[in-house]
Amino acid sequence: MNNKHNAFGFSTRAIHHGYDPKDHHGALVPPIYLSATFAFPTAEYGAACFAGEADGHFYTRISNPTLALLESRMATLENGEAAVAFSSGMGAIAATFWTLLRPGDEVIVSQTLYGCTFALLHHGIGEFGIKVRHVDLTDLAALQAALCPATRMVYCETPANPNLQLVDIAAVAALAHQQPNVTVVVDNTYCTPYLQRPLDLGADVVVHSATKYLSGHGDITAGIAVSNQALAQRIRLQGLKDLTGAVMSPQDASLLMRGLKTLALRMDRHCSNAQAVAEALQAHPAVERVTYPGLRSFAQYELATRQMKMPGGMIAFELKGGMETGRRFMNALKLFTRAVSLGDAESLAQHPASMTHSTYTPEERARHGISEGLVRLSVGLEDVADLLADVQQALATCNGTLPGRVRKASASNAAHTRAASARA
Ligand code: 3LM
Repeated sequence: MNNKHNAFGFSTRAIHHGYDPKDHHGALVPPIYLSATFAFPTAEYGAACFAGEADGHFYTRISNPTLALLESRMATLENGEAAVAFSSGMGAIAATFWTLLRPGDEVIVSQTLYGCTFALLHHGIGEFGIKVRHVDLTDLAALQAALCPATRMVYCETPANPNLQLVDIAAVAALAHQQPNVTVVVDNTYCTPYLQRPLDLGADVVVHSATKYLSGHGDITAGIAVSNQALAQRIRLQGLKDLTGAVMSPQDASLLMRGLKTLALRMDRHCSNAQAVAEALQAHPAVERVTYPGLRSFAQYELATRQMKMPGGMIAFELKGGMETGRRFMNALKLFTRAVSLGDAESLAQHPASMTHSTYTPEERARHGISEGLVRLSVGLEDVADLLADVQQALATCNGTLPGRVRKASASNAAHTRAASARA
């Protein structure tokens, strides 16, 4: 693989890393190798591939040139040594768990996790003799107390889906690594490596739902795990090849590489749009609470500014009147689409308690910090004035809200609001 682009900046590597058109008939865009299998020049070479003594591609579930290019790009963007591509984020997460955990082991996980990750832990690996311990990872004393000789993994999302709670990756990794044989795994889906690089902060493995910001256009499901060479090889040969078989298709790898080319541009826009929407929500009398890492009211604002380059495109908020008002708000939206998933060009709104986090029981949601009235917004790439106009008109339908009775937020937000009304 051609790695002459290693010294370049983030976007240059996202566009060029590992590829030179002159090696491919001048093709600007890397070709898609659809082939499931690869010819052996001799029987001996085939046997050497299977014995791990030759590194040629021989079957796409194990490796493929298009997947290898994508993997090398993801590895460089996360500052890792190697990456493994999967057919979904859950494929990447399940393969990482199944590779690194065995019956009798313990895994420490943060309080709030994406619904299907929670289900995988409690209805999957938790039922195969692996002990799952939820710990408030913002409390290092609690982590210290939970670590024991059986601990093999510490796993978290930061920011967490859906309540955006952060984990101090450097502090947690330093503490977890005082114990031998503990692997720290971070789900970096909400941030992408453009906003946060967990491996630089001491994590061992980064996992992604590449379905989201990395691909950015809502047209594939995909997952990635990034780590050092040795761990990636274990995840590939056990988690991917033998345990899940959840390999990414080469066509999807091509779409994902197209998405990566604009990742930095898109994230800048997601973040600035989300900041404006969060400020508008915070200023509105119908809103009870807004959680967004870019607001000074965010409980972990200092950690957010230290750990993340920018606050991201996701907002969690609650309306006065809870779930019922939240539903009314969602049903009144005209530009935001009511849909799960996140990180697409289109702005999306969903209700975690009845959708993405319905895998938790109500009691579990209460225990894990997911309130029933929480509404989640994935702020897209549309014109900010149009997004603000949509949010304002939907808020105006909520109980107890007088249209036009908007408290003043910041100067920038007031300007956005004026622009929105001018366009409405
Ligand atoms: C969602 N999330 O709307 P896939 N890790 C995180 C995630 O948010 C997700 C995954 C892993 C959502 C999907 S809910 C039915 C739709 C932080 C997915 C799993 O397997 O690629 O979906 O990734 O929050």
